[in-house]
Amino acid sequence: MAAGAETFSLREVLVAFTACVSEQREVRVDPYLAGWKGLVRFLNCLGTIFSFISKDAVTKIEIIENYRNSDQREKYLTVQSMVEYELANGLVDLQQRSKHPNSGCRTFLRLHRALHWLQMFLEGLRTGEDNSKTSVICSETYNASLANYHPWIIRKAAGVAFCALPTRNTFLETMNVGTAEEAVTMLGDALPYICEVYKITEELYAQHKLLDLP
Ligand code: 1PW
Repeated sequence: MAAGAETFSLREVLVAFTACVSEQREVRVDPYLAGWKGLVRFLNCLGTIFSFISKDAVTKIEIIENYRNSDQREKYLTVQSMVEYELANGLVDLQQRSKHPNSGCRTFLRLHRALHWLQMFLEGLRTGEDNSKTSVICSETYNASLANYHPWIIRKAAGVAFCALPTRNTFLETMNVGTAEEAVTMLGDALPYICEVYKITEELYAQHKLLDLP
C-alpha cells in the first residue's frame, strides 16, 4: 500500500500513552482515551474479525468520555481524582453490579486489564523472531492475562480472530511506522511508558481494593 493519508500509524497511539503520566505521577484520562481510540482504529485495520473486540472497547471509551463531558468533568481529569470522587460519593458497586453498573472505576478497570494484554503482546512482538507467528504471541499473552476475566465464549471468539493475524514482519509493517526494524525500535522506546501507566493504575486500584470490581 502506498504511504497515503489513509494509512494509520501505531506511533500516535504510543505517543498518546507517553503523555498520560503527569508530573505528580497521576494518570491523565484524556490522553489515555486518545490512546485507546487510536488502538481501536488499529484493530479495525486488522479486519472486521476484530470488530467485536473493538466494539466493547468503544463502548467503554464512550462511557468515560461522557463523564469527561458532564458537569463533573473535573473529577474525571485523572484516574486518581476519578477513584477518589466515585468512592467518596458511593458511586461504585463493590460487590455486584446494581446501582452504578457503569461507574468510571469499573469501566476503566476493563480498559486497564486490556492494556496489560496489549503491553505483553507488543513486548512479545518486539522481542520475537523475524518469522514468529503473531497469532501465537497474541493468544499466549491473551491467555496469560485478559482471558482470565473472560467467559468461555469470548475466549473462543478471540482465539478465532487471532488466527487471522499475519506473520510478525507483516504485522510490524501494518503498524505503519516504517520498516520492521524501525517499528521494533519504536516499540522499545514507547513500551516503558505504557508499562508505567499500567503500573501506576494497578497500584492505585490495589491500594483501594478495586481490582475485582464487578
Ligand atoms: C492485536 C492485539 C490488540 C489488543 C487490544 C486489546 C483490546 C481488548 C478488548 C477485548 C474485548 C473482548 C470482548 C469484550 C469483552 C467484555 O466482556 C470485557 N471487556 C474487556 C475490555 O475485557 C469485560 O467487560 P464487561 O462485560 O465486564 O463490561
